Amino acid sequence: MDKQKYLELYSQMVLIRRLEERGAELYQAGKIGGFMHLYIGQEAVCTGLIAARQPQDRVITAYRDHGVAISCGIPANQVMAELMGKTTGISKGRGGSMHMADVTRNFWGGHAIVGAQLPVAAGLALGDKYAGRDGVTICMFGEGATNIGYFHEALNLSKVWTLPVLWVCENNIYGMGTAVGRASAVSEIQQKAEGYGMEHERVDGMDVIAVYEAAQKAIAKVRAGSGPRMMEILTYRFRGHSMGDPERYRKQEEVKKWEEHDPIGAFHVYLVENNKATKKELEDIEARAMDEVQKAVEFAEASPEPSLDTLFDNVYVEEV
Ligand SMILES: Cc1ncc(C[n+]2csc(CCOP(=O)(O)OP(=O)(O)O)c2C)c(N)n1
Repeated sequence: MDKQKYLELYSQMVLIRRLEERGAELYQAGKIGGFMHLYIGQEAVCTGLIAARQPQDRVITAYRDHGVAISCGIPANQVMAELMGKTTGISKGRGGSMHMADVTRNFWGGHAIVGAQLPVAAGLALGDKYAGRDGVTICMFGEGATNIGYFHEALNLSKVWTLPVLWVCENNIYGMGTAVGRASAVSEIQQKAEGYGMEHERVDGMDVIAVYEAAQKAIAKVRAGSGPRMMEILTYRFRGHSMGDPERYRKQEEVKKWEEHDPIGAFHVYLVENNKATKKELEDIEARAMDEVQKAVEFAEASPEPSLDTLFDNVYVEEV
């Protein structure tokens, strides 16, 4: 990997982190409404994974989607404006935190119903296969979603039809307040791929390079026509499930332990120790991210809310 790529990955992770930290403040100040799920701690997953895709590869995920949106190339301005429900947001202020989407960048959205994006991903991949295109659909979901029927139906059909899908489970240990061991019959989620005759691997999601390299290999295999496969990426969310989570289900010592493996901090150490970047270069990246987030907030604040007479736009109900 060349130096430019390393710096790109680092910049992206820092931008996601700073944007969400600011988002949390704005939420508490009442400027962002609805549910908001932060990705803080998981940034290496979307950054490494999506850096490995080609433009024709589709990405689809759940509601924890701000980082994924940035990794798919959506500017911070439009992510922030969407969080604030403004017309300049990537979903025109109609979706909010959980429903960022931009099909022009092959980002097929954040989805709020647990597991609902999996059958959609199978459909996208079926479309590509049917039309003879060589895109791979990258479908991200939490480990909680693997206990839901959608997961099993989608994995099964994807194998039966040899669909070009990479199933990516982000195992952050908790589905809301339920630890994986209390809800899943197997502790290694990757084992579930075996029930559908699929190849699988487990990857350290706190290591952006490990994710990037594993994703490159996996996507190439799927593109070559080997059928669907699954990656289980081990990660951790440093914040609550969503804003306002009292976090009674885990101890703060556990969170602190994981924070010692912060993917951004670990990557910083790696880059400096291996002479891939200087501390000064990384400080400059940090300053640019802060600046970009500040400008995004100003852009969002200055943007209009959707006007009342557009309330029924995009609502597919016929008047009777
Ligand atoms: C069908 C459905 N059931 C329940 C919920 C409520 N719910 C929202 S998030 C969540 C936990 C999902 O956990 P996981 O898939 O591991 O994703 P994570 O939040 O950890 O990213 C639940 C049960 C929902 N949104 N949809």
